[in-house]
Amino acid sequence: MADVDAILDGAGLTNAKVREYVRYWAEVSGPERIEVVSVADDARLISEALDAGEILPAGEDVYYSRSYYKDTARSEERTIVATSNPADKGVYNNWRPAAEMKELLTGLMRGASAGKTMYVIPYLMAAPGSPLEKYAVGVQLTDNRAVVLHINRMARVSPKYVNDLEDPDHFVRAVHVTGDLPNLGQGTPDDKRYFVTVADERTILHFGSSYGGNALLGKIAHGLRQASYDGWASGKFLGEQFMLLGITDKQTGKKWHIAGGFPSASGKTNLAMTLSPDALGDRYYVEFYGDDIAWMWVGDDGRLYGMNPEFGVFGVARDTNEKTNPTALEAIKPGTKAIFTNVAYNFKTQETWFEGRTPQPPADVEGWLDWKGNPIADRTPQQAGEPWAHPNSRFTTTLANVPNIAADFEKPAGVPIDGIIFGGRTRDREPLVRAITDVAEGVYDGLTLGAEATFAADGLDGQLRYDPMSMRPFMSYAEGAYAAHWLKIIGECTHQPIFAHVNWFQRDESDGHFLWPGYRENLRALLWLMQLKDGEVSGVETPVGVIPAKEELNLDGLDIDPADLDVLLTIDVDRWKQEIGFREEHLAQFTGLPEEIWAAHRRVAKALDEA
Ligand code: OXD
Ligand code: MN
Repeated sequence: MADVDAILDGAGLTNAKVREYVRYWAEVSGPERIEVVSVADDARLISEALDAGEILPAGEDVYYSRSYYKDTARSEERTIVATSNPADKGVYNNWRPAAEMKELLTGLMRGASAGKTMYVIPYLMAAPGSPLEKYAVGVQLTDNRAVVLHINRMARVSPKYVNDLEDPDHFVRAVHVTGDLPNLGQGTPDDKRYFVTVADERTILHFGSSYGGNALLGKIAHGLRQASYDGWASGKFLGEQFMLLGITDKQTGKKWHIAGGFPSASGKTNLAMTLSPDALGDRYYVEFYGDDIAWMWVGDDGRLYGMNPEFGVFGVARDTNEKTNPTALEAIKPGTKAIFTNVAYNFKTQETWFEGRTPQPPADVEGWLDWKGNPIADRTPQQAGEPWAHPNSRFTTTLANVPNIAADFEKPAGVPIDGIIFGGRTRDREPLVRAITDVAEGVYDGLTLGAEATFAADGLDGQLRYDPMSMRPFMSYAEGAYAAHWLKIIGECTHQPIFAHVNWFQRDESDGHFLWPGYRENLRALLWLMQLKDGEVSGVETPVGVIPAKEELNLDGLDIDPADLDVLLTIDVDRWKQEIGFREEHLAQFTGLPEEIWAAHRRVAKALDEA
C-alpha cells in the first residue's frame, strides 16, 4: 500500500484526527490504493467506472448500475445500534454493546479490501453555515467506486468540510467495506452482514453490502440514526425520516413549510415533489426541500426550523410516472447525471424501464435485460409475469435537478416549520386529514403512526405495523426517551407547529376503489391545514382531532363523488375504539414513556367512549 500520509498531503486533507482515522482503518481493511474524493472528481470517477463496466450508459449523462442480486434493499435484521449504555436498548434499535460490535466488525473488515481502492470521502450533511453544521461533518471510507458516485450526488463532498473544524475530532467516522458479496450468506443463519452504528462514539461500521440503503452512510446511518442520537444527546434537535416542502399562496403572499413522516410505500417522495393541482391554476406554488430526512431545531425566534441535510434524492423508481411524480421524471432526464440502480436496461438502446413507468413494458423486448441482467427475450412462459425491475429499484439525482427545488434550499438558517404531518397507507378509519393542536397528542399520534399490513396468517389482518414517526428502522435510542425528547424540543417552541394526520389511501368498503384521487390533489388537504393554523377556518372537532367541514376544503375543479367525500370526512368511532386497544399494546412495549403521552392516549380513548 502506498504511503498514506503522502496521499493525504497530496489531497490537502490536513485534519490530524481524520488522518489518524484513515490510517487506522487502512491498516485494518488493507486496500491496495487510497484515494481522497472531492465532488470535482466525479467526471473522472464516472469515466473510470464506465471503463470498468461498474456502471453503464443510460442515455446522455445518465447511468445505470446493478447491485448484487441478493443485495438490493436495506436489511433491518442485520442493522444494529451499539452503545456502551444498556439503557439505550429500545424495542426497535437492535441494541448491542459497543465493545462487542467493534471487535466483531473489525474482524470482518480485516484484510477485506485487499486489492481494492479505499476511497476517503469527506462530507457534510447540511448546508455550510447551518446551526447544526457541527453534527453534519463526516468522513466515509468505502472500497466501492459505485458507492462513491452515489455519495457525490447525495452529500456535499470535499476535504474542505473537515479541514478546519473547531474540534478536529468531532466528525462521524463512517467505515464501509463491501465484502465478498457472493459469499456472505445473505438471509441464511450464517449471514455475515453487519450494519452497525456505534452511536455514542459517532462511528458507523457497515460490512457486507453495496446497496445504497446500507452503503450510503451519510444518508441512512449518519443522517438518521446518528443524527437522531446526537439530537437527543445534545438536547438540541430532532433528526427524522421526514419530507419537507413549502407552499406559497401567490394571492396573499403567505408561505408555509410542512414536514412529515410516512412509512415506506406511503407516497412520501411523491408528496415531497408534488405540484399544485392544475385545477387550482397558478395560485399556489409548491417547492421541494427534501424527500427523506429533516433535522429540526428551535430557532432564536421560538419557531421550529428545519432543513434537509441531504444533497440529493435516492428515490424508489417503481411507479414514478407523469401522473405520480412528474418532477422526479424531470430530475432524472438526460443530462442530469442521474444513476439508476436495478431497473431494467436495454443494452442496445441504453434505455431504462421499471414497473409503473408506463402501463405496459416496452413491446419490443429486443436488447432488454431485467434487473438481474437476464434477457427478457429468453424468459419462459412461467417467468413472463415476473417484474422487469426490482421493486426497490432506485434513481439517484441531486436536489438541484428537481425543477421545483426551493430557491432557498441551501439557506443555512433552514426554514420555519408550520406543520408536522404523519401519514400511512390506511384503508379505513383514518380520514383525509385530522389536525391536532395539542403537542402531546401530536407526538402521541406520531408514535402510533403505522402503515397497513396484511398479516393474514397471524390473524392480524387490518392492524397497522406501527412505525413511530416513520423512524422504526432508524431508531437509535429507547423509545420512551425519544418521546420525551420530542416533547422537550416542540415544548421549547413559543410558536408551535400544528400537527396533523393525513391519509390518501382510504378505500370503499364494497368495491375497494380509492375514495380520494391522491397525488397533486393532496395539496388541498394541506391548504386546509394551513388555513386552520392561521385561524381562517375552524373545522369540526372530533375525538381524534379537527377535521375539515365539507365547505372548508377547496374542491374547485375536483371531480369527487359526494358519498366518497362524506366517508373521507367522518370518524368511524367503532373502528377507532378498536384501534385504541392496539395502540395501548404498542405503547406498553416502550419503557419510560412520558406520562404526557399516556395522558394524551387516555384523553383520546375517553373522548371516543363519550362520542
Ligand atoms: C429508505 C430510503 O430505505 O430512504 O428509507 O432509501
Ligand atoms: Mn427513507
